[in-house]
Amino acid sequence: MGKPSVFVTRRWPNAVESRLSETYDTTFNRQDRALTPTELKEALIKYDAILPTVTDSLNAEVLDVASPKTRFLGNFGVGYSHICEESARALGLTVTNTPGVLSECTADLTIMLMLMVARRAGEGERELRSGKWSGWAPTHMVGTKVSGKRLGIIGFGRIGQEVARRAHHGFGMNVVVYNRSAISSKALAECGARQVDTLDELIPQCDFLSLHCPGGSSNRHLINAERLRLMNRDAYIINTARGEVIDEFALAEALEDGSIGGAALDVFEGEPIINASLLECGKTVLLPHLGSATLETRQAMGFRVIENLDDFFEGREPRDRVI
Ligand code: 8YV
Repeated sequence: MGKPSVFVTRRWPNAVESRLSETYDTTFNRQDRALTPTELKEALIKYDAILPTVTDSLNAEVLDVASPKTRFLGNFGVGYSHICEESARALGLTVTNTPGVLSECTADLTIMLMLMVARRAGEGERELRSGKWSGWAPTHMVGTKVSGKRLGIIGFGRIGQEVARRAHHGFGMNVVVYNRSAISSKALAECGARQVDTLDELIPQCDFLSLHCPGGSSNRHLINAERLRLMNRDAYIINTARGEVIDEFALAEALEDGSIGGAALDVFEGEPIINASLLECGKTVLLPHLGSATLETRQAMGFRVIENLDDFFEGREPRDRVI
């Protein structure tokens, strides 16, 4: 039997591409752009395995293929809400993700965003670069203190826990958590956190609210106009999870009418297209989905995809199977 044919939808770090090519008959998309639905459909007919990323919307329409050759989708990333679970199951596809390896870097970036928005780092840098800074003054660009404040975390999986640990041990923050399922008391104790039962109980008591739950239809607009109204007027929201978790129009309104202090966002509902009000607003810090964007982590993600691919084609249960 020849080598399984594997299609990689985006460019990967060199070391991982080389390792992949040693074992598999690999084809890489070299176009530096996301694939179209038609191209994704073609790939499903042509290759034994596809290794997609968050930019490949493998929705019900794309997965509506009569007899795909593809049996395995190895997602490069932990979030897989861009893959329609029902359709993938109907086609008998095995789907894996890359948990764990990106938790630290995503948590680091979350803390960075929290500091940036509270300490007005983006605004300050823009002012300085535009030549408008007229010098130090006691009331110039004063922000909000982070140390010792209360951080609310929505979703206490691996990334949420890494954020809680950093916030508690590094900044003496008081961490409160909302998670759909029960959390072990050990995990909570490790970061001095306590759990509350409802979002509506969590939100009003936070100075900072950070999102770490999955995206997809079940969490779409979990943070809507009503929940934004529960936030304190000087509280900040941070999103390194998925764009669709926040209703961006409601968020833009809440920022505009001063019902919240600011927002720091790494993910967007229609990325890479960004809501114009969020772009114009001085109280936002906006990053282009950089959560896992370090060489170390992107390599680790790639190697983790390959481990899952090896498991599958060598007849083992893939270690990170999600579907
Ligand atoms: C990835 C992410 O870079 O892993 C995730 O869920 O959000 C990012 O860190 C992206 O998903 C790549 O597919």
